[in-house]
Amino acid sequence: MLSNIFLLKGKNFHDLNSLDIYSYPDDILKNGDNDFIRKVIFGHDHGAIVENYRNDTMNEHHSSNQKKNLELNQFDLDCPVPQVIDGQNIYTSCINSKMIIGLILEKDDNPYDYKEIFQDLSNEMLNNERCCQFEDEMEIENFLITLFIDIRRYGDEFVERPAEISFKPTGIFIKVFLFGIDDVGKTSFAHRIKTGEFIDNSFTPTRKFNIEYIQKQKGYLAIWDMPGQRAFREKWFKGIQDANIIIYMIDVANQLRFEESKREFWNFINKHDSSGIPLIILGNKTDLVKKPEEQDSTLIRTKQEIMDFFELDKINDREYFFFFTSVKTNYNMNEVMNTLFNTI
Ligand SMILES: Nc1nc2c(ncn2[C@@H]2O[C@H](COP(=O)(O)OP(=O)(O)OP(=O)(O)O)[C@@H](O)[C@H]2O)c(=O)[nH]1
Ligand SMILES: [Mg+2]
Repeated sequence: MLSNIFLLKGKNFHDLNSLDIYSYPDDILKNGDNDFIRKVIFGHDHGAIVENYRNDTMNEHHSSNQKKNLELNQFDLDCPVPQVIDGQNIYTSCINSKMIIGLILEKDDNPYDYKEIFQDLSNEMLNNERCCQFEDEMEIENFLITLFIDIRRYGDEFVERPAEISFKPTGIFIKVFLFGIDDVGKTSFAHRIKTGEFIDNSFTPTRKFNIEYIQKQKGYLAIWDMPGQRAFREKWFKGIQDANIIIYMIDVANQLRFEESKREFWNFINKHDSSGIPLIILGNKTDLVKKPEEQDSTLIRTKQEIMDFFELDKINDREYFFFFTSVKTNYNMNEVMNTLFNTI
């Protein structure tokens, strides 16, 4: 589990007095131990940062990659380096050769378990959301806190999670590939099928593959619930391998994002050959559009409109179905499950 996060920032990594040191939640310099920082910097890449700094100042020279990144105002993150310093399990990465960001993990942790999430999240926060330019202390502290919470949550959910298959699956085995843009309700859907429950206003965007194993009467499901945020959509291409059925989810209450959803859907279908694999399209969150008792009669009209908008009639290489659902009120959830089992 992640126990601390820190950031070292300065013009000269040689001169510890000119270095700004931030950490969360504990102060890593609580014992005034500069030696620890020195070892972190040297251990990180055995002096290469210092060399870079010298080149920069002496020749006013930047590598073409750095130059490009400076022009784009982009941050460049090195591959993280694991090291053990004074018995502590440290994982550090360098940003633009100017800052070092580090994780302090518990002794038994394997840093490589954190590699992808460390890189993905840092990258997303630095280059997609543009949440931090490292200009003032508050901004840096917020950055560290957010990164700490997200990585910690990931550790709790995935790294520490025990293997779930404690019983023998019975019936047919079905791999369900569930995808769609962010915030449409995919994780809520998988959770509802697994537990029967709905958690309102949960805000935990999926970062990695969330795989739920569920034994139903008719068979055993592995639902591969994909992350929907833009930074993670490349993962869809890995997640679909060996899928028996595909579910694409749309948020019908957020029609401002229909265009984006349509583009992502067709981009994926055209790029990856999944022909023949049945497809279920879910227009979710109907409860936000109409009251539950009005759902059936009023949504029939919009169903065709939505299918037209998404040009679903162009799907000619497989069986496909469209359902309105509300994971929140459980609307049509049984019908979706029946269709899923009957189609296989
Ligand atoms: N009103 C309503 N809210 C829903 C419904 N389904 C999900 N939500 C809410 O929508 C938000 C996003 O749900 P998630 O299940 O996390 O969405 P996701 O598609 O997994 O998002 P990513 O993991 O980022 O791709 C949460 O606050 C849910 O509580 C629904 O049917 N009705
Ligand atoms: Mg999710």
